[in-house]
Amino acid sequence: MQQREFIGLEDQFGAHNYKPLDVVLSRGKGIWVWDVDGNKYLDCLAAYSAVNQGHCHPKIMQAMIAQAEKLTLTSRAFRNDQLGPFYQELCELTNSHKVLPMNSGAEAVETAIKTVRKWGYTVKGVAEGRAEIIVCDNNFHGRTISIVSFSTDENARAGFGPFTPGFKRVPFGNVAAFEAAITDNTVAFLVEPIQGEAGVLIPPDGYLKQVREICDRHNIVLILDEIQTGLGRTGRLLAEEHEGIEADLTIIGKALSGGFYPVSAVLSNTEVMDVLQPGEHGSTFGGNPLACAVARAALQVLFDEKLIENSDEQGEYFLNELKKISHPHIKEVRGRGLMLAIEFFPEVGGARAYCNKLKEQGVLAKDTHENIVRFAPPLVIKREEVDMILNAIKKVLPIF
Ligand code: IF1
Repeated sequence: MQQREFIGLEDQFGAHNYKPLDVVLSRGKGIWVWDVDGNKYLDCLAAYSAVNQGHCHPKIMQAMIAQAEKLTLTSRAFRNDQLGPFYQELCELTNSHKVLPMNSGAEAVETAIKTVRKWGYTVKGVAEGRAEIIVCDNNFHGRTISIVSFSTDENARAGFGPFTPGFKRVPFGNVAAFEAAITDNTVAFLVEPIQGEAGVLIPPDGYLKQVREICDRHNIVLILDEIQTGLGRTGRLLAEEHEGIEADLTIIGKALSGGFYPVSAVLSNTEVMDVLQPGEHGSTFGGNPLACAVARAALQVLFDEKLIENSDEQGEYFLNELKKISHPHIKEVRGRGLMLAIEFFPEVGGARAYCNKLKEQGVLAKDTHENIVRFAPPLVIKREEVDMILNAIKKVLPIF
């Protein structure tokens, strides 16, 4: 079939909840993907940081095949031989005490919300039904009704009410606004260390450190959503390390899957998670042996192949080279590790056009919020491949 036939099938039979670039991919390896016509592209999205280890990583694939031939799903009504080792390895790597495994990122975010509300009522002493969670403007934490209830993106919430109460929004990066929003009913602060969907927004240095101190002082649970920033994306295992702090609850997902199989988790390094009793929360697939085997291999690859260090090294080079590109269309370039973005001036006519031009240069990237293009390649990328992206960017910038 031709690309247009694949596109036609998607348009005819699929819900139109996405507007993807018109490229029909059929194969992936490392940082590379190929379309059905055999054209090769450098993947600068990595499935929104869910393919940090590179497409179809052989070791993760082997782990998945081996487990798939033995035992895939038991439900949590019984135990399995992958869950305990997965818990232990994850806790040791992240200095956590407990893990609650789920499947999608949004499910893990919902799990954290339920947990801190229950902690508020049973430990902190907040009146039943009065718990407040502070979140940030321009947040992205998933697409369930409760999560979009506190979104500031009209596209994400219009038409989906009525919404879940109990959330307060404050400007991202503003310590005073955060502290001013705290009441006796505040149980938690849920925040991304770097706002991904908002366009790779990096808070001022020291922001998370000050937030950590305020949470300690007010007995508030600090929840860091590291679903996108975690697992090497910013040049550290967790982005919180850049500020030398530890969240009380840390949410991970995406690259925990190695790009093979949905798995997410809520990590707790305090007694917060202990409020959940048997039967109070769960999921059919959460913690299944196949997910655990894949996640164990996905984590191992990050360390065996020094992908976190490579993210730091190649990301620093990428950002420094981007900063050397001076062009009247570019408003700002920013990034940490291999989580980068170019923000164009609004009047230059939308970042989508740049993504289409980059596609013609063999680079797949994604626009966000009209005038921002994100660059987040798999963490296996080499220096000369970063140069290929930089050359493509220079080629698509109009010559004045
Ligand atoms: C889509 C965005 C990125 C996330 C953070 C939780 C979740 C995500 C920080 C929920 C998921 C995905 C969702 C996906 C596109 C992508 C995305 F554009 F939507 F916002 F990455 F920026 N926290 N982000 O980034 O995890 O339930 O999806 O597993 O909805 O199209 P999920």
